[in-house]
Amino acid sequence: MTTAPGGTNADYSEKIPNNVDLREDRRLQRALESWQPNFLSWWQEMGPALPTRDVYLRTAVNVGREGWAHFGHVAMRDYRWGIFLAERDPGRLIGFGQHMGEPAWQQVPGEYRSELRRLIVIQGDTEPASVEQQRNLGATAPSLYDLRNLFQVNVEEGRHLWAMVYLLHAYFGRDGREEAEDLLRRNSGSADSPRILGAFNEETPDWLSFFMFTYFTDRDGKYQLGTLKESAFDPLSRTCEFMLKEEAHHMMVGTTGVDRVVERTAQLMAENDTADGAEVAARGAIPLEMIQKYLNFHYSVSLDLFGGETSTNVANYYTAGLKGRWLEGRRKDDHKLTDDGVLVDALVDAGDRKQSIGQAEVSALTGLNTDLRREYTADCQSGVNRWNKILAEAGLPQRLRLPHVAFNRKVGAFAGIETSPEGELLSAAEWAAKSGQWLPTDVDKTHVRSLMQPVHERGKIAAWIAPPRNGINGKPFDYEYVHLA
Ligand code: BYC
Repeated sequence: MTTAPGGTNADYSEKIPNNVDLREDRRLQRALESWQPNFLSWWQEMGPALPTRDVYLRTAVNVGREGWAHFGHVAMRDYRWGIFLAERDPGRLIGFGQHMGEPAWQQVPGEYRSELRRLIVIQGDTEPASVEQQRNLGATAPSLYDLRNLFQVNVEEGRHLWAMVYLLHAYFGRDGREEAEDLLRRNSGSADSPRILGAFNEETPDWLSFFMFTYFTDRDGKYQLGTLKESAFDPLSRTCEFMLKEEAHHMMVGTTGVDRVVERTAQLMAENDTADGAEVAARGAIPLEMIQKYLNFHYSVSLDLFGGETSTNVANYYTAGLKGRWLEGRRKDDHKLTDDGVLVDALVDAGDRKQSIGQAEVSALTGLNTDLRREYTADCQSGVNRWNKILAEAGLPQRLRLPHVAFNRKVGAFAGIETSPEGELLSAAEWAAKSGQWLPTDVDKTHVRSLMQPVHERGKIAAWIAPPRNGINGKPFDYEYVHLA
């Protein structure tokens, strides 16, 4: 396939498939081609560990509206990781901040170079981190359908790394190339060179964690990419726009994954007329209390990914035009926010040298991490509502809920305190005594892991999870999504 006018089609005759006319820039092409073997050795060493012959994967072939993906069985090592930017709008204007109304930038302005590089590096760092975290999950997949989805997520996170590496190589010269090397040097959970953000150094040791991760942590990705899509730096905006299309599938994996775990548990509870977690566990499913603890953990570590409740970094990013708000174009204000205030969650003085959780008014600009976090929380609530509907339909009175914003936080206003999931302040001793009721304990993790027996037979599924309602790309559930080696 060759590059179409307008540059929407991917050119697969190239060593690095792309829609950015890479062959026109030999220096850049050579630089990326010299990074490519390092990427492939990283994939070999840190990517999916389960040996497979081939996997039914989608590959991006076009960024346009008229369909963009090709589906087929491919050997993962031959997957064509490429560079795709959404179509360029030549008339695009900056939509917020002090440069509002000026043409979007096609090059990096000198004064914003280091901030832009930092944002791109942080974004880029999360992508390979998640592949590393999920490396061993293939060995315990509950079905071939789930195994295929895991690998799809993995190859696309690999492609998202390519997306950020392209920006670093194309626009940041030598230091960009060094940062690109470092993205392969840092590793999730490594003592010497960990990944940058906390959640990406946590383990994803089982499939409940994987579904919670793809629901809660990938959803942070959706919101962060949504703000970078607004960026005045047009190549960043266009690359994030296309990444968001791929991200939708990752959300689906998380949402329906948790649906199916809840459904199976609810089914067992209803059939056996029991609310006893021990009995549910003995019958080979995951008790609701454990699902709630995993939810509490993944939601709270994902809240940390939004940074502090107040942040001068985010105020500067916004004013400079580097990072906008979620759905910036739909906000009904001046898109500069210099005179506005906002209430953010905060620890406030409650007299008698005591503190309580309340709200504090800050400038709207420094409150922008809170603005994004609130959009995210509302979105997360929709998943919880969905899971509660499954419980209600099974005739059960139990409900899942999101913990309080201050619960289990390590970043921001609540980093130094402990609270219950309801947001009640606790002493260190109270927390130590009670946290096992709210976060997964070793006993919970051992139970969940004990259920993780692989089901690699076509059309079969593990007993702790319900089958999906639909297969992939119109294929049935019992399709041969993966051929193991
Ligand atoms: N862990 O001013 P503050 C995804 C640091 S996920 C460790 O409050 P800011 C994906 C911070 O760097 C999306 N450190 O924060 C999902 C700063 O350090 P310096 C990834 C943290 O800058 C699943 C200091 O604390 N993309 O795509 O306003 C699978 C003060 O911070 C953390 C992005 O995040 C933390 N959690 O906001 C695959 C977008 N939080 O400067 C992929 C790019 C803060 O004092 N990143 N710190 O040394 C950003 O927009 C912002 O940098 C952050 C932080 C939202 C991360």
